[in-house]
Amino acid sequence: MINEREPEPWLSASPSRGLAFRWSFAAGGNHGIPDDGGIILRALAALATATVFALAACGTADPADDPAPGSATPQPSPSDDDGGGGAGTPLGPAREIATGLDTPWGLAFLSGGDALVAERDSGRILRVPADGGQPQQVYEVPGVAAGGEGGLLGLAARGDWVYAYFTAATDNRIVRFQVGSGNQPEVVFDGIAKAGFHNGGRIAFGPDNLLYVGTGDAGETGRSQDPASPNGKILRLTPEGDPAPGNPSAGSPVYSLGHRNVQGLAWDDDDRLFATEFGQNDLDEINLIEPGQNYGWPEVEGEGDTDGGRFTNPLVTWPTSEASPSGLAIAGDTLYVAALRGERLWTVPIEGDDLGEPAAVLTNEYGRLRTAAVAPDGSLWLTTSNTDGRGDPRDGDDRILRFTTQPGDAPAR
Ligand SMILES: [Ca+2]
Repeated sequence: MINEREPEPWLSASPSRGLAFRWSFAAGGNHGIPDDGGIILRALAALATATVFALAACGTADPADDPAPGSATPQPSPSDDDGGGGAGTPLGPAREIATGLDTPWGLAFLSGGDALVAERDSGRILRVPADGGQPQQVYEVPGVAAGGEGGLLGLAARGDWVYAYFTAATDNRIVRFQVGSGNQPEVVFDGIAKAGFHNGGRIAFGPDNLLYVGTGDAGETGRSQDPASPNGKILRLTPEGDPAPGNPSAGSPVYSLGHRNVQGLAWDDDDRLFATEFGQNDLDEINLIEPGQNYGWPEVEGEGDTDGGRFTNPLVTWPTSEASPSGLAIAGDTLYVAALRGERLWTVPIEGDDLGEPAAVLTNEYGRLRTAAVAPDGSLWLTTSNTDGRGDPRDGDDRILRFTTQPGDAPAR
């Protein structure tokens, strides 16, 4: 779906808020060419046949949000990346916390500072020491039916309970269990349609101690606008999995709708909820989530016609080739967005009621980035996702990395 109000991305790709992305189309190579942009393919029809084949292989027909990088993988322009930790990018040096993980996905911190990490395909949950070290398996979620983008996905911890979102044989569902108890998990919410793609999967407890869930359209875009479907939504549940009191429609778990595939949820110090979302062909999004709002999919991708206020536009958009954003974390006044296909970390400053210009760091340093989370000590943890079948694993992948954030950026919670 092409957003007709946006300029064609290889010319300026300037999304909302005047963000300036530099596309060096004429500079040779494949700079700035999205992997899956149909309009790009048409524009390139006169180029070498091999190039077109390579782009086609990357897939206009590939429903994946972050198809495997191919010849069209864009190269960063120098201005996009200061290598990490530079001026204006509140990120300190990296420290390796854990290595040798198999497609890590969910990450949740325990009260003492250790973390739990979920492996998507194995269904295992491992405990990672706060200061780093060999992760130890503490649980294996029964019934995980990994496949495509599905499997054991998001994790959240609250008190003695650990919550997990996973793809089962028939659906996506959320269970909770107590690590070390040996008990079978308790299903708290199920019936979220599954597919090979667009399973959503991020879960997090908000400042209201309610459980927020990012889901995907699971390949049927009509679900996103269907208030009776849990797909293509952000849900808000009680810890027991019931629709949260005060939701926009009484008795419904739906908190916001019109989403395509949400894999990032985070709150700022003013308790505002932000969410990342994969676009289809053109534009990924960061949205400020307000209860009951409709974020447009599939009518609008990126910023577009609000249909008289019916749809809410994103605050930030990116070309899908530069982002494909999964995890989102907030420390202080900065959003951290982990990009899969973009293979970088986007930092976005909060500027009052708005978001400032994104800046990329770590571009191509660690490969695909899946999850971003702020630890109890205020540090930022990132997971790589190079073993997920779409990456280029290097020695030690996948890994968890820890970064300090600038003094004063430690969140209140
Ligand atoms: Ca949208």
